[in-house]
Amino acid sequence: MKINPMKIALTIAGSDPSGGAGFQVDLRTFKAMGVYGLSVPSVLTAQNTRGVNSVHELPEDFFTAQLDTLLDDVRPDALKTGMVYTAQNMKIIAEKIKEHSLDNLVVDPIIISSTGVPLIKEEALKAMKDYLLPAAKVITPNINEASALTGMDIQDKSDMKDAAMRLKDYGVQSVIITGGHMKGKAMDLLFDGAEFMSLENKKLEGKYHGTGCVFSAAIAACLALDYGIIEAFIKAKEFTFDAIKSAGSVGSGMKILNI
Ligand code: PXL
Repeated sequence: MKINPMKIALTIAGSDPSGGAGFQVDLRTFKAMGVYGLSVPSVLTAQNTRGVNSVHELPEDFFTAQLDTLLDDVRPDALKTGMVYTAQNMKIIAEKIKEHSLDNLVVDPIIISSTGVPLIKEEALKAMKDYLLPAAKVITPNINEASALTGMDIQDKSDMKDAAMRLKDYGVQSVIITGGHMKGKAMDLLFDGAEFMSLENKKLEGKYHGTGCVFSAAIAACLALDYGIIEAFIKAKEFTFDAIKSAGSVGSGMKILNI
């Protein structure tokens, strides 16, 4: 029997023991999209579906050892970053991407949890702009993250376009701002440096955990599968919307996407 050539995606993200977000949901997303998943935890959290109770950093040399050991042996076709947390981790990731000439980096610039807990150290926001964003093929901030990165107050589509252009100036190739946190329709906007494209869905009411993780992991999976950015945007949006529509509860807090 012929062996199918396997496409591989790597997630470098925080651990969410509840599995609704973090590298755990990234791996399930990769699998659901037919891509083999690698995972390097960047930070650990103690959390359940009600929220994050504490964050535990990994020693820098161990974080580096995880990447060195893995990348010495396996070459991902695409990779994504989630909760990176420290400035040092951001710098290490950028260095490893250069060292191994990795392509197709998706940066989900995680800043704050859905329940308001900071998921990045204060000084690391600058490192995200200096190291991670310039290495990215796509970044996928939500409205709050795009506001924190640009200092803008984003209220409508025209503000989203302005913010996307500013974010592009950090050296990113494409920007997708997800608008699920805005009032009214759930509109996501892609800017590839030349053109804007928006996709709209009916807004699904309720509190969901991990939507940004799933969306960015789905984009990374699509890039691993050689889709272009527009196709990846359409497929990832559809995948995430379906998973939100059929979300369920595994605990007493937020709903988990059905993947
Ligand atoms: O949903 C953002 C997110 C990503 N990654 C980890 C998280 C969270 C939110 O709590 O804990 C590890």
